[in-house]
Amino acid sequence: MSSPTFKPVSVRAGVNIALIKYWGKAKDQENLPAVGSISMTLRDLFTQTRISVSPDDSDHFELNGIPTRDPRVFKLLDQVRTRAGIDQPMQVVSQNFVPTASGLASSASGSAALVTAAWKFLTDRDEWTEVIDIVRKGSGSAPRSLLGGLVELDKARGEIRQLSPPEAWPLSMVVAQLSEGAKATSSRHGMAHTRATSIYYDAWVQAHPYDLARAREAIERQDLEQLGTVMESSTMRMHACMLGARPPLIYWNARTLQVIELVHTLRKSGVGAWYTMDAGPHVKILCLPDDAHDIRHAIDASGVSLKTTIDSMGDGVCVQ
Ligand code: 2P0
Repeated sequence: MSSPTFKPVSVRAGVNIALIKYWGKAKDQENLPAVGSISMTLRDLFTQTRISVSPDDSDHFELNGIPTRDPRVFKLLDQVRTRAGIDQPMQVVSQNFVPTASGLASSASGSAALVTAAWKFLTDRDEWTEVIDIVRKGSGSAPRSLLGGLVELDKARGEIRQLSPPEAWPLSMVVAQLSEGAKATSSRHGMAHTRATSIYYDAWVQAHPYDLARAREAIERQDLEQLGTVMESSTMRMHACMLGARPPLIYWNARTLQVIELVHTLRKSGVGAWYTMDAGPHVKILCLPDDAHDIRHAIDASGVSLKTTIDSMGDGVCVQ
């Protein structure tokens, strides 16, 4: 079954962190979001995926050195094979340079790297536009990892566009890791539960375009205070929406609030720092590169964070 014409392919995709959040899916669509979103692609947190010819007639998947039978991965490979019209089993070796399934967006970088690598491996084509819908089926936020810098994902057709390349307005993100291990509720389940039971869900969807517009305007003007303020608001509205579900969905832990309080204190002392949290307890702090070290130092001095790192804006998906 193996063919000497297939060359191994290695792809790197950066984690992306939403500034304006996606939470909730459109009804009866193929993982299209109910709301648009804007994110920042990171440089130092990423997934690296290598694909080569399988040694036998089936697919193989190894994640962080451990052979894994993840049906979601094999389904994505099937979809790429169907799109390419090529029936070639693959060997996939993937490394997450980010804690897996802990609310630090490894599924987005993972899906972007996997689908892009499989497409390149089978067809030798670099155009991920041809498989963006398959990337999205792996993770709704994954298309954002295809581009670098600040990226908008449109809700209607799932298209992406770069709002600002990394070099135009370099920003930093201080990542405070506040727990170990995987989250208890997957985003997919959490979104479905929120949509089905939260009394705030409709208000979340209706108010969302305003946050997107404010963020676009802030990016256009390179106004970090406006961007940070609307990011915090979008973050809190998303978590409020989850808290309005029955039973409530809480991704935070006690440390999360301690870091939020610390960010408030930093801001009062004149440091430009704004927080955001996703489907996990970790806090990501948006700031200018010049302030990042002071912010990390303050978090480390508080003793709250298990690990604190500084990241900057990264490029889009890269075939190596
Ligand atoms: C986001 N999150 O915009 C939001 C904010 C988490 C909180 O997208 O079900 O892995 O595959 O579409 O994309 C995380 O969820 O979920 C996410 P699916 P995904 O980044």
